[in-house]
Amino acid sequence: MRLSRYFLPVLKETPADAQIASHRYMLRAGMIRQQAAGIYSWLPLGFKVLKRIEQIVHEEQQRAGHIPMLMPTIQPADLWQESGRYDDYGAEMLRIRDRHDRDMLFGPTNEEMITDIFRAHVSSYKSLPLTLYHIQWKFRDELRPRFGVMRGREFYMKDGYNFDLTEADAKHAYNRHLVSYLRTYERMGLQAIPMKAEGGPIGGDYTHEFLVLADTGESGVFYDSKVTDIRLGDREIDYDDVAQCEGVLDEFTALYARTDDTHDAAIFEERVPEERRREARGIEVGQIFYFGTKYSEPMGATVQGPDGKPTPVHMGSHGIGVSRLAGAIIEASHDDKGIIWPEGVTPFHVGIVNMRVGDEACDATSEALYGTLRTLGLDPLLDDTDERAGGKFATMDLIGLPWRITVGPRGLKNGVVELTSRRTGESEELSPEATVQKLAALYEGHL
Ligand code: 5CA
Repeated sequence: MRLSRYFLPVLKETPADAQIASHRYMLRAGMIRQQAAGIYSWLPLGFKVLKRIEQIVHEEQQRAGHIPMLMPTIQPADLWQESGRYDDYGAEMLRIRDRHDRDMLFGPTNEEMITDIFRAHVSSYKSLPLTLYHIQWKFRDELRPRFGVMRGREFYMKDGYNFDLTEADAKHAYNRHLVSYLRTYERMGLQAIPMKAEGGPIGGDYTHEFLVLADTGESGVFYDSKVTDIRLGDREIDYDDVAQCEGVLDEFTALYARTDDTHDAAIFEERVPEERRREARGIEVGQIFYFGTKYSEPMGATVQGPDGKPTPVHMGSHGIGVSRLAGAIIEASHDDKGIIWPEGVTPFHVGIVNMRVGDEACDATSEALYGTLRTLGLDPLLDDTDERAGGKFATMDLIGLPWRITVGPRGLKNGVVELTSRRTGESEELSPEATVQKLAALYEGHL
């Protein structure tokens, strides 16, 4: 993309009502625009990040064997009356009436709808195990929407639902989700710690939340500091391997890590040596639930078991806050100049700053770099505007691309351009060819 043709409405001033860094930077970098409390447009730069996050979620879900689909945002109320949640959900549910006076709602989650689809089409245990998921907009009329996309009213969520014959099979589905979530967050440059949590309106008491540690997080957390040393890394996972998935769950949940809903001071003190006890704040970027037959029983989602008898299926649901993640990643990775995108989710892979637009050598080298990088499958942003150098650098720092190539007349006299890391601020002078090679190597595995 050429910046001269792009739509990047950056703001010079810090928006007064934005209290945390991610909200400020998303507004200043022209990523989002608020349309009503907790409701945002995703401007082109923000939209690109959202899509990169979504893509990683899709890839990791499908790697785990889960099947993508799409359900609507608007749901009929009668499904929710069947499960008994229509009244329970209260004021958070946005209720709508259509022209025929039918009660509808903007879905806050999809347990009922997916259970309805399942009961209509699946009747035998031979179709199990089955995990279906979608990534769709949700609406929850939050009491206090705040912090930009972190706590929106309209937000983008991945929600997946497993259907299994037995509790043991459903536990494996739960473990599989836990592993795939760890991989998903790590690909985004995040450490998200699974913590014992509460079921809330979704239900069940077997549930973990995934928390990214951040001072601005909305959840209070208590944990053993040793838990932050564990990484999934690039170990091979066979998602059908029951023991392996359970082993990962055990490894990641053996040490004390709980949200304030489930925190127990006595157990904390008994199990965690004093020097490792941490009390902090975190951003909840996902939650997994096993709730057995809570929906399948009242809604009649049964399958014929091996013994020929109808049995209600065991279910769980598993959510990732896709739009919230855009904010969470910025909270975890920024400095006083702006955002610092991890390579996995950056909206553009590299910024090319042409220091002297109109200079023959600068224009030719910038264009050549732009073309070659694109041929290699990279997505560069070329600043071909005639703004002064200081402004160009400030914009690049604000929008946070991990790498910047500076093309200036002085360097070109010696046949070099400058490659700068946004994270460390370190620069090196390289030939344009070596620059391309280095970037291709840096992004290997991220394309
Ligand atoms: N049905 C289950 C799992 S699919 C469910 O709805 N779980 S949830 O309520 O925990 O939501 C899943 C994730 O969505 C949360 O972990 C959080 O990351 C994100 N989320 C929830 N509410 C909001 C909100 N108001 N704004 C942005 N993200 C949200």
